[in-house]
Amino acid sequence: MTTAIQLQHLIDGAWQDGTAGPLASNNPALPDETVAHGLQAGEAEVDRAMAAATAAKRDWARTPAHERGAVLLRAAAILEESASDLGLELAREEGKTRPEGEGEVLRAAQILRYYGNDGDRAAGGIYSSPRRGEKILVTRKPLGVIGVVTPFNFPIAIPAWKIAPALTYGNTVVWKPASTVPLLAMRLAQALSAAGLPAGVLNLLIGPGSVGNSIVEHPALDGLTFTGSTGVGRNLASKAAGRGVPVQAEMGGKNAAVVLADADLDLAVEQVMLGAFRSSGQKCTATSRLIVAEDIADEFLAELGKRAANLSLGDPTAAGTEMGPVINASARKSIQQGIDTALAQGASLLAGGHPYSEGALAEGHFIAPTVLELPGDGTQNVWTEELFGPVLSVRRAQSTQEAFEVANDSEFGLSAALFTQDLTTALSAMDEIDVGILHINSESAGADPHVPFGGAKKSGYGPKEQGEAAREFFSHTTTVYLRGGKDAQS
Ligand code: UN1
Repeated sequence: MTTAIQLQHLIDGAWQDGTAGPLASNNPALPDETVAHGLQAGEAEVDRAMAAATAAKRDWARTPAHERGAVLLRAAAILEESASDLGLELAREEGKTRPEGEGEVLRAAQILRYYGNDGDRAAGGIYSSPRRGEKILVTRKPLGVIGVVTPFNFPIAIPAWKIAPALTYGNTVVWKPASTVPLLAMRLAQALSAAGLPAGVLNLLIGPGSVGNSIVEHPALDGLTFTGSTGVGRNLASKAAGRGVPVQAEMGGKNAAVVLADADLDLAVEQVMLGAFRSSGQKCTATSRLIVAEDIADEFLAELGKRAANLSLGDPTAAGTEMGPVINASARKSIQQGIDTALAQGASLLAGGHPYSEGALAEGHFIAPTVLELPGDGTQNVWTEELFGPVLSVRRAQSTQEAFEVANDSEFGLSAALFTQDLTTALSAMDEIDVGILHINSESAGADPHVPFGGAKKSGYGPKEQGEAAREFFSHTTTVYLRGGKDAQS
């Protein structure tokens, strides 16, 4: 057994122990194994971190963007060098497979590189003026102290895609990661510290949800970025918005894959498998609803059920494992209850569904990859509520129009995948399917740092993330009416 790693918080440039209760992260595949442990941050740490971020904000805002970006580029290199080790730690702490863990670390590095280089891109604009002797300039300034609250499912990539733009556009940060994945949070903060980030610019506080609440309620907060569950997100967003603090919150998804009769069915089945079961379905962009054209439904579902049943589950750090556990015992319980409720509501099982009662899969927090076909018009909870696990519900559609309507039958609108080879259908989907991210002939998950990420409808609140959208959120504009000071006519 590997020794557990000691967790510390980063406040004002110093690594230090917490002063509140004990905290540990466990390996979800082997719950008796502690991955990292330490003491939680409490109210005193929140106050000190907010004070440090406030004290650092003027200097950091005045540091040339190129220098700020250079810190991110050095941190990216550190992550790249240690991607194999960190990927293993990520797999042990979060439960996704080791290749996915390593891929996530490299993705965090890619995000740091993208925003690191953004320091050398345009920082505003110049407009002509309707008056003589005047130009109108639009310059950008940071918001100030940003509260960053991040989920367990991408322990390093989601923090990177919030923290990197916050820092590169000149803000300081107080960050509260999910308490189930503190080690990877510490690793990202260590990389940024080692890269030369000045004291107070990034503060890391590890602790329960109450720490996130205290950050959001703190009077020094100038902006909040959140990714996580709809309930927590709405609560934090309303607290921040109620005090006039700008908020960006990325929350639920109930993402559909639509497979039409003319699709390449081999490609579609492979992509639906990835969308539904990679990371054990624990992505806000995961495919949790499948809509299949009636003409090909029997054939497609038979193949999908077979593949799901044959997925290789086990220790995510072992070679060949295709799916690991879910994050903890309570997630496993609520996902299993969601499956049981669906079965009680008339769903039929095409794969999985039954809890493991013995062996390593019963000891770890494993859920069988589950495919459920639903009768009727989708009133079952499993069709409407996000389970955040490896559970795919299926309905059949008689026409393309009906398939699009069923895809839109959700309060959420984060992402969707459409499988067709017909260009006209693909073009009409762009207008008809109401989502923030539409994949045509690829799985519903995935994101790139240079394009907007976020949902339609109730999936998010406030501006989107990434690319230009991140610059919009993490900085505000000052419109400058500039004249020379001498009479323009002379
Ligand atoms: C991805 O689809 O690769 O919490 C990223 C989530 C999303 C990120 C998804 N915010 O799952």
